[in-house]
Amino acid sequence: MSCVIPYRDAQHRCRSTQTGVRETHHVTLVCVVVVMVRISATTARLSTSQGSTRVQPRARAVERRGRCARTVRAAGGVSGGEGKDFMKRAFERARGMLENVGGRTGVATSGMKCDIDAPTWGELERMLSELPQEPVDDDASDASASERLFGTTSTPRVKLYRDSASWCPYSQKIWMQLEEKRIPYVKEKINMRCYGLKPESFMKIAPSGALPVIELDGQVISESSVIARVIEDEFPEHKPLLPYAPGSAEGERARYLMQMERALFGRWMQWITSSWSDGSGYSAYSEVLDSVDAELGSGGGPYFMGSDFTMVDIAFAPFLERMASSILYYKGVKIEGNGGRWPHLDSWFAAMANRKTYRGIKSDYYTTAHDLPPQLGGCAENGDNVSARDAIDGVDGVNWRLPLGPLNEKSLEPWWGSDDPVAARIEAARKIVSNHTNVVRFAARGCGEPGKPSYSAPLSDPNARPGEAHIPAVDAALRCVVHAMLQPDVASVQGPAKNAGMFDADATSLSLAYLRDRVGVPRDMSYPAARQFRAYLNWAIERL
Ligand SMILES: N[C@@H](CCC(=O)N[C@@H](CS)C(=O)NCC(=O)O)C(=O)O
Repeated sequence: MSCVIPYRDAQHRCRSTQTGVRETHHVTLVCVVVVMVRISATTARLSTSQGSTRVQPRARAVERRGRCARTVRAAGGVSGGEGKDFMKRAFERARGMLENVGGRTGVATSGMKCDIDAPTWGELERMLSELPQEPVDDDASDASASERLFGTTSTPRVKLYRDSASWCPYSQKIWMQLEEKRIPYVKEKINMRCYGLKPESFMKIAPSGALPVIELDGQVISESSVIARVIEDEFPEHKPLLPYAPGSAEGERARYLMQMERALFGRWMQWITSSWSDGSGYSAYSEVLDSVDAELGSGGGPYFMGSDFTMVDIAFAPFLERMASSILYYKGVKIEGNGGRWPHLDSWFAAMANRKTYRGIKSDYYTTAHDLPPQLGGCAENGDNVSARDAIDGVDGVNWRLPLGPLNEKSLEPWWGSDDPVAARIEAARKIVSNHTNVVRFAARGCGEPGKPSYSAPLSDPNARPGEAHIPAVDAALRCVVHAMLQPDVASVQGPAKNAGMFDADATSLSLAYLRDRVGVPRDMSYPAARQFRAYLNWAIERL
């Protein structure tokens, strides 16, 4: 007997689950074709060391992380002096590490066997269907939605082309603007170059390949600042996000703040991509951040234009979000929740997290820290970042491990709305169950073969092939993880049992780790759900 978690239902009864045959539901949700970049030693989590037959992904990651951090510093990461050359080498080294991983054809294993007892997908689906469903909230943006109609029935005038991995800050702006204004739109997701090939149909309408692009009544418009203006002009009946007369004091203030956003962006770029003059990089950046904080304070907050949410917030959001994660990850400085150092900024982050439009399109620290390097040509660590980096990567032995601590304003990543671990686990379980065939095959790439050609985002490997022989094992392991997430207490679940059974323990472990490291926020699920899922995957990995 095992008991489904009592989700807001103290009376929820226990249900029996049977273990057994894998079902073959072909659910056609978007595949978790995930790409995450893990330059430097982060990549090591996927690696099998040469000739090694037993894989302990986390221990090895820490070991390689230390090695790589030392190499980075030896190459000028802390004391610096080699600028872009250093970054290029760091990036190439990271790719080289992945190629080593990619060099394997099939997984050399120790032959260690495991047994995995789990309900079928059909049973998991039934458990989920018996839980109370949260009503669909039309105000909440959803990265997986292919259209947003906001209650309308006519064909939307707008088609938005945005990046498939939800990495592009410029696409994020337009996405948020459409959501805030509740303008109906359909969406087509296009790869960024570092992730894979762009479809010819897109290149025909947008030869530069740059995202975002919209079609408005069939007319193609590119360049996010132009798109944003056109949207404001063409949809006056929808909530105006810059409702100020040109030349008015408020209009001037909005313009000034937008310029300040670009100044902050410039200082951030300078600092985050530079491996030298770390101190001056920090002072130059924090000088503008101080001004941003002061402006937020003088405007009365919580938003840039006071109590009104406007295009100024939309201009700042994608980059402040990326700054918060990358500066902590690569420089060890917390700009979000830094004990009152930037108090008005904290209030802004908190207010933004309460917007349902933003919550559904906001990324987490892990995703951003790893999607930036291929976009920026590399990010440079300064040596002060090690503990934050390891915590964000979940190799500190705490952050991606059960039992997870509370998620609140004191967390490593503050401000994700309410902290409801049960709801988060249910969300993760639903995402996996509804797309399990694809997710299993995707995870099994971890014990399969790398793709050719590869792409510049080190972990993007759209042509990789799963280890077919191990798919039943990966399938069972994933069912076991989902089942565990649906229990009140993970201790009541028998995880994978080593030294027995029919499955290959190493191949299964590698596959779960491969998946764990590629859960992207918001593309695959929300941060609270991803946090739970990563930790439950680790719970299973630790038993293999
Ligand atoms: N100035 C452009 C910048 C757009 C841009 O840089 N887009 C990036 C993604 S964030 C892009 O499409 N790069 C090509 C690619 O990676 O495929 C805008 O604001 O729209």
